[in-house]
Amino acid sequence: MAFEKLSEGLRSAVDSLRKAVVIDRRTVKNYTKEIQKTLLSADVQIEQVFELSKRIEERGLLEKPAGMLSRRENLIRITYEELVNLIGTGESINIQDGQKILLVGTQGSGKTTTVAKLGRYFKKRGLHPKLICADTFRPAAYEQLRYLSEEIDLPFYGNPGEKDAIKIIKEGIKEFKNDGLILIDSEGRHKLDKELMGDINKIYSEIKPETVFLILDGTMGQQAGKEAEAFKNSSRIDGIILTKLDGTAKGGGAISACAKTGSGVNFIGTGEHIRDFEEFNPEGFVSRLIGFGDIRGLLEKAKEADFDERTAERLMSGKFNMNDIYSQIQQMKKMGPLKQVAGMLPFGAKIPKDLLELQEEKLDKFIYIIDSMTPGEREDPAIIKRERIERISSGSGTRPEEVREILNYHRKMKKMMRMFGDERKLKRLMRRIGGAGM
Ligand SMILES: Nc1nc2c(ncn2[C@@H]2O[C@H](COP(=O)(O)OP(=O)(O)O)[C@@H](O)[C@H]2O)c(=O)[nH]1
Ligand SMILES: [Mg+2]
Repeated sequence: MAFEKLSEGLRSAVDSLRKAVVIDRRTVKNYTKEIQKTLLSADVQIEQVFELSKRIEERGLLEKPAGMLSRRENLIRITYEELVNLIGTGESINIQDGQKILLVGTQGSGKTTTVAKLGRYFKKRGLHPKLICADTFRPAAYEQLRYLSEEIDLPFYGNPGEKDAIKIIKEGIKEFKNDGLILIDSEGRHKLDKELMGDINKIYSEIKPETVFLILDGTMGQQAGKEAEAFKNSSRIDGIILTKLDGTAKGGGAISACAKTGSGVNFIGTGEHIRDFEEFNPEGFVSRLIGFGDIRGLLEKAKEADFDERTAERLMSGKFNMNDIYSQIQQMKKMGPLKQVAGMLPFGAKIPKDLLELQEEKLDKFIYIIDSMTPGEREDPAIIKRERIERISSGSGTRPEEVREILNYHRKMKKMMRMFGDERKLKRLMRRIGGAGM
């Protein structure tokens, strides 16, 4: 398994955060220290590590937690965001039949294997990949790709007698009638040098591939970034594919160093077999490292509307009126069904059942009803008696029962708040809103 160490380290840091009694400056410092240690041992560049931990620290201490998150949850969310930021810059590349993809890289980086992996990947997605071997440098290259193409049942073209790579590619394109998605395996020299670059650039200008992928051996760790930089300086690169991430603890370094060059990683190879290959998605990758369930829950919660503190204050002071209900409804509409919301509030269990059943449609009606009230009625709903109910109902196009319903709702909310009795207890609960989850 790739990234086991990195994942373990990050999870253990997050765990220590959960166990901490308070989230103060020291806890945050210790937490970022652990993150640093983990990233450094994954070979992430030291400047990148310090930059990231500084940002986590600053944001963790200064930022107001998003949505209904507690400070510690927010810290984990920030970590997630910063990690995604660290490893992701690649734009998604639009690949279709009728295009040509050229794979470049030094010998042994995994080009030939990756041509086959990409072929399988795009075949599974309904495209029609066709493989061309244009490595005239390595004698066994032709056989290797021919063999792999048979394994995944894809058309293959090569010409072991021909020494001119460009000629072979042109022959292949002709043979395939310029149809389907043409994947071109290019030559690889032992090291990155002028000659290799010259050849690649010749292929590039003659063949005009829509996409050029640079294949890099992930076991290089952060060194992969240097190689990516060197390639980029002498040839066009549209994306990076990192290979052999199964056999290294330095994968994190390789990915983040590539991201730093501005060409993000698009795919990763995680084993010798053709199926050991996946599209690289920074969000998915980081949530897998930290634990999917955790992150998804946090992100959802962060999106949820902030609990209106002013409303809470007013609830406590007993001044709760229709204006508060109005803003409450606006929030509920943002948050989804009240039933779901209730589970997230510390006093959720105490919300009367009929309030939980409020539907979206109802909420809209309530809004119309409140819009039809006079400012005085909104301030003090108790003055709304029969005639006013009639007027409001016809003004808002609703039934009088529905007007009564919202008046009842208001009374119940007020009463519910009184159930807490002790104001200090309620205040404490309110302060902990969002902090109850962990
Ligand atoms: N473990 C592992 N080995 C890989 C991966 N990709 C390629 N290889 C191996 O790396 C070696 C070189 O690969 P090859 O495709 O021939 O590289 P090329 O010289 O760039 O064409 C082969 O032994 C492959 O099986 C990978 O993702 N994981
Ligand atoms: Mg090869």
